[in-house]
Amino acid sequence: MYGQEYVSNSIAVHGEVATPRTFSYVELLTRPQVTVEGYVKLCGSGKVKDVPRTISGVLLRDLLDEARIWLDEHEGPNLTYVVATGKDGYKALFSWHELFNSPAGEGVIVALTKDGAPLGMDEGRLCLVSTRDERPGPRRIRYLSSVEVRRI
Ligand SMILES: Nc1nc2c(c(=O)[nH]1)N[C@H]1C(S)=C(S)[C@@H](COP(=O)(O)O)O[C@H]1N2
Ligand SMILES: [Mo]
Repeated sequence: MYGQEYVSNSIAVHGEVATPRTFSYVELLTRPQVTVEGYVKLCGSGKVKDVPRTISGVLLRDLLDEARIWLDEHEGPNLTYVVATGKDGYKALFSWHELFNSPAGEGVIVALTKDGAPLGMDEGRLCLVSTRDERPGPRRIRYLSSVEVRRI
């Protein structure tokens, strides 16, 4: 487990966006929240890593909408993806269609609370969770600090 130096107090949304923005932890707390019940942390191997939890937080979609992704007509969305990074350098990507054109996107949350309590320092305080993944462990980004929009 990592130390407190990795705890994240803000998320920078940047890259192929019209208005790059940093969202502080406090600002995220004031934004609309969604809640997911029965979230089970499964590692990529299939190993169960925790009991079911209720988690709540802000949809990643909402933050990206506010930063306004550059999208031209036709093929633009197909070529666009998002890279989420934790302060320890751990990364995962999401395609534009996954986030904005599939039910998966309704479950990609910047988690702020677990069972009603703020996330602990060991989870980075800010933690991205893709709750609708069959095995959500790998795309859970503890210490979330950067969300970069890129284009192939
Ligand atoms: N920042 C960061 N997040 C991470 C990882 C990591 O190494 N660094 N490992 C991932 C993997 S593979 C799994 S299965 C889960 C495990 O969650 P836990 O370590 O909080 O129990 O965290 C994920 N999130
Ligand atoms: Mo894992």
